[in-house]
Amino acid sequence: MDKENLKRLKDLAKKFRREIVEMVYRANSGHPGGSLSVIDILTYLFFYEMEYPLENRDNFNSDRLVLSKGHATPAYYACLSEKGFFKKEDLEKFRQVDSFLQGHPENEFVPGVDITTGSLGQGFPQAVGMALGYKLDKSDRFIFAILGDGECQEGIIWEAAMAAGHYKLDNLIAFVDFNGLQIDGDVEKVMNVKPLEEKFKAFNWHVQTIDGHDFEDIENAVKKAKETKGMPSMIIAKTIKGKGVSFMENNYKFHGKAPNDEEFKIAMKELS
Ligand SMILES: Cc1ncc(C[n+]2csc(CCOP(=O)(O)OP(=O)(O)O)c2C)c(N)n1
Ligand SMILES: [Mg+2]
Repeated sequence: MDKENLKRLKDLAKKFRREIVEMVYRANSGHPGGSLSVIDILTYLFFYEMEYPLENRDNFNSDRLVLSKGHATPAYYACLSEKGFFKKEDLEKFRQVDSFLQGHPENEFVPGVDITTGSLGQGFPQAVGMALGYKLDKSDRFIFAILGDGECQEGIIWEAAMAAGHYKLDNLIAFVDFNGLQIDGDVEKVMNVKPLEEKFKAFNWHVQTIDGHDFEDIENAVKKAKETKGMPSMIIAKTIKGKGVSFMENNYKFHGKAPNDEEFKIAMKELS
């Protein structure tokens, strides 16, 4: 990508990081860690890669995104509001009673959300189903799915992976946001999912490993994924949980916790 686009994406991601921390702080609840780790991937997909129209999202001419790690709504809502699906002011209603912007994304209530997620493991098989549907309909658009590394402990992930390999779903491009942490600490200690590369390869996937905070790395990987025929693509994106806020980085305690007043000030300063 050219320098202008690289700068545009970097600036957007920085603004989204501030919005993520603001949303969680204001609501005094939510998931900052996994939102900050995935925001560069989402920024790239929404603002460089995907054909993602505001209207007629039910037809087969649009790319689709399945945020299987549905708890990363602060990142998701920051992108969707920027796209124009709803107003920036609506972000102030994040996790409020009666608000449409709940802690997990509901497709019935949130414009731009293609599928409800939040129960870990459930989004990915739906992405596989969508990709199969797009194939049957001969659509040339793509389905993107985003999984957490802890989420890969769910059994249904592997059933879905097997189906996608079997049906040769080369219109499915998935990412694992590999930040090494889940709710209780190290994924490796809670229940090791490594080696993910070999596992997905064994399920007939094309697999790449990249730096999930490097836009050019992401671009190259998506390009290669799109060129790969006859198999789905998995991109293992090495990321840092809490990326951009020093005391949240690699700190599982900020998986699902809001910063206090003092921490909020520090975070805003670091993200300015
Ligand atoms: C089926 C299910 N079990 C438990 C939870 C609670 N939960 C939400 S996030 C999370 C940890 C997920 O870890 P990971 O997939 O690595 O996410 P990330 O690090 O990207 O935030 C858990 C256990 C859930 N949402 N769904
Ligand atoms: Mg994780």
